[in-house]
Amino acid sequence: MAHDPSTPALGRRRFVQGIAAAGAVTTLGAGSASAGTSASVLSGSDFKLELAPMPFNITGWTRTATAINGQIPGPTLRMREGDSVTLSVTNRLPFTSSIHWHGLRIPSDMDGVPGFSFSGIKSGETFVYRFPLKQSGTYWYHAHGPEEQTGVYGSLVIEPKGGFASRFDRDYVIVLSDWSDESPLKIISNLKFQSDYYNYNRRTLGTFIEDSKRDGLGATIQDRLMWGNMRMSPTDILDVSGATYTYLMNGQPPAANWTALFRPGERVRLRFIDAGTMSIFDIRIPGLKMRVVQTDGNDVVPVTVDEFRIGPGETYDVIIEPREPRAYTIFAQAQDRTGYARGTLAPRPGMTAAVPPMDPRPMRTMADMGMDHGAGGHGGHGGATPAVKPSGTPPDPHAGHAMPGMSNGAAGTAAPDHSAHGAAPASQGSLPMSEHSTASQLGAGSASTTSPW
Ligand SMILES: [Cu+2]
Repeated sequence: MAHDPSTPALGRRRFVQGIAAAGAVTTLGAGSASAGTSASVLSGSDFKLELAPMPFNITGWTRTATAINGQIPGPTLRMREGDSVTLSVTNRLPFTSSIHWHGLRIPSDMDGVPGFSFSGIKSGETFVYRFPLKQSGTYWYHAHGPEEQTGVYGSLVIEPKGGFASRFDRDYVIVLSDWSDESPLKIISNLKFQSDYYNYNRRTLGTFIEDSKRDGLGATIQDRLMWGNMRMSPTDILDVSGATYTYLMNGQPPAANWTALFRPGERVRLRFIDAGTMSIFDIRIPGLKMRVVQTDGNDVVPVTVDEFRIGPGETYDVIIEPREPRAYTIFAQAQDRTGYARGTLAPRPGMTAAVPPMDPRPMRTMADMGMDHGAGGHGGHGGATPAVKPSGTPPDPHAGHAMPGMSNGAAGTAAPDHSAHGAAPASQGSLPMSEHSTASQLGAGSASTTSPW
């Protein structure tokens, strides 16, 4: 019954892509989450979470995932600013694990990152976290080991004491993540063996000939030598790609079509959380503008956009106002365009809208690598696509023209607190790198590469 783990990733990926909607939905069994609105919600000030193995089948192959309360993602935890909360976490996984509360300003011994002032929760044990909530906003929680990738993550919403800064009628959490049938440790070892293991878009003799025709032979050789000297590749956008990942929206693959309901004319708040291990997403809802009202838990001066980019560990809250009684696709394509997560906003369950084709794959330039300081200063830091696109920009949404950045600082809010992740209050960059650092530290261009992990 067990699938041969040596089967090349590409083979499985083809299978995934070939699995039509019906197939994937059936595979999910009851698929209860997809039929309704959001993942299960726990609210109040006392929470019980249990980490345990769970069979999980996204691609047609059953794998053992690590779930919280039998769900992936774990339940949405809704709390109130000013409350003191108790979270009892029982570890039924066969190894030490823990939950880290991402972005919360809490005492270091409650932070849940093993190896600082906390040694983790041993198999079979329960740890009770207790802390006061001194902030509000959209956050998330996750394990701080490989089991995060296999399902130990969930959303956390703290309602503000003084009421919401923006008015809205409905409230949905949208957790984006990246599932692989390969184990996280296998992915790491593949990357150590070959850093572009999952990059099926490498340049070839064919592209060399094309580039030579366009740019001339000398320039093309020069270009290849520069990349070669850096041991890097311009097609190196994300280290792990859709070759092994299936991108999930609230735990559902694209074909399962997670759906959120609305009535025309309502204001709907969508709390996007990038709980992916490695994946940066570009998010849009064709036919709707999105008003960004909060990032990483901090209210911002609202900015209306057609699209925004989210990196691992980040959260963006947007408000949309769908007026027509039709379906809209929530489209979250991976930055390297090797796959996407997808869901639907609709007045009734079962409706769908067109799923747009993915945009062309970006290519990095020497400026992106910081090698071309003469041209445009820090323009390269944004990668190939601007982080936030104000609405009303020209039709080519990926032209890479300069955008007003939407950093937390520019929006006039306090920078997120970095002490949340470790024991000591540390200045940025001096912390040991966690899994979240990888992609954004490469300058991959998320809107707030300064965000905490
Ligand atoms: Cu985190």
